[in-house]
Amino acid sequence: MVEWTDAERAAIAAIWGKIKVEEVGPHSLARLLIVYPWTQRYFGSFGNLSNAAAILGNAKVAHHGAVVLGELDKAVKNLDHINETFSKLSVLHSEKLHVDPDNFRLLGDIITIVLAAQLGSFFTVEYQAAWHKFLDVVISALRRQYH
Ligand code: HNI
Repeated sequence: MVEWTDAERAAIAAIWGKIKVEEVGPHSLARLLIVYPWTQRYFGSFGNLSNAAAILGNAKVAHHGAVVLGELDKAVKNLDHINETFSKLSVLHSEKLHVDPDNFRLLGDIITIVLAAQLGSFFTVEYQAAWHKFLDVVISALRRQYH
């Protein structure tokens, strides 16, 4: 069971309050596909992913990026029950989509980079630490069905 300090809870809520899901989500998924091209293999039905411009302009990537990031809202609102919240998603990613779980960390890191660029000085080191812990817990919940 993860313990959260009041400061961590406040930091996660503050960061989440600043995040524009419709901007950060699409941009993060596009960056994942560009920076780590092997992740494209899971998105064969998404059409043209042949270069960075195509990925950045791909409406399916944008839509799915917002879906993925929007899902984190459930974790933010259920900090004490993240494993249960994501148990079905974990089954989906492992048993149906067969996503290599290492990719969860890559996406988490990309989201953090995009956030740091967007939030600037608001994203203090204390905030980053709380956000990193939050993503770690989310990633570990998504990995649970892989064990
Ligand atoms: Ni992921 C579908 C959430 C990481 C590949 N993913 C989803 C859906 C959600 C979701 C929500 C939609 C489920 C549904 O339709 O019932 N994914 C998340 C979250 C993370 C994550 C919260 C991590 C923070 N997914 C990843 C990663 C990959 C990935 C890292 C691959 C590199 N996900 C997929 C694929 C689908 C998917 C592929 C199906 C897409 C489609 O529509 O065909």
